[in-house]
Amino acid sequence: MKDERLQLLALPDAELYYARGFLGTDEAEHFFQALENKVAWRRDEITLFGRPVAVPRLQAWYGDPGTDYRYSGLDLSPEPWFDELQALRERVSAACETPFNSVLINYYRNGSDGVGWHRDNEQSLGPRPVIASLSLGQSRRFSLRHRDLPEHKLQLELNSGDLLIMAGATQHHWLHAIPKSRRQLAPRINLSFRYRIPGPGG
Ligand SMILES: O=C(O)CCC(=O)C(=O)O
Ligand SMILES: [Mn+2]
Repeated sequence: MKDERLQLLALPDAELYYARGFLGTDEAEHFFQALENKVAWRRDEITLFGRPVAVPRLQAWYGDPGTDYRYSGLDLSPEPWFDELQALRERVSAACETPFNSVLINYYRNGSDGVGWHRDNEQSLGPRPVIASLSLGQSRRFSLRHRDLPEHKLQLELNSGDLLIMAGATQHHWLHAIPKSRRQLAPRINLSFRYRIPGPGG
């Protein structure tokens, strides 16, 4: 990783780097406002056991043409990059010396929004994806746990402007989540930049 602010977090079977305050407070606030206003937020539903269930957050998918994102019956065609998003892509790409052609953006409205345990291991991301996750707004807990070694887990408080890179075999061996919280929480935006092998969904 190029940016020396990215610290390696030592975990078995994972390659994680973390830069606290990758964006300064004012800059992070500026991007939060811009994205809150400009992103085409979607309220999606997925089908679970044959029933429609609202996704507990707003989300959006931006990317180069050909980076369609399909999961749980949803088909997210990429929206085109706009200036602030493109600027963030360039900053994050330079920091981790990795190209990204797409970004999944989540908007957690309050503590009732979250994302359950999962891996970002779709085939079209390849076997060892580099996923760069940038957080803006309200601090939220980010939980990680090893699939096979229950004693190995980690909780990070992701603050506005923090950058977390998940690389190597992380998506193979580890699950991650943003747990819901009973506390009164302000909105948070998370951008996870990805390189998706162009082609028909997956
Ligand atoms: O909001 C976050 O920090 C994580 C989001 C996430 O894991 C995802 O969208 O795949
Ligand atoms: Mn994820």
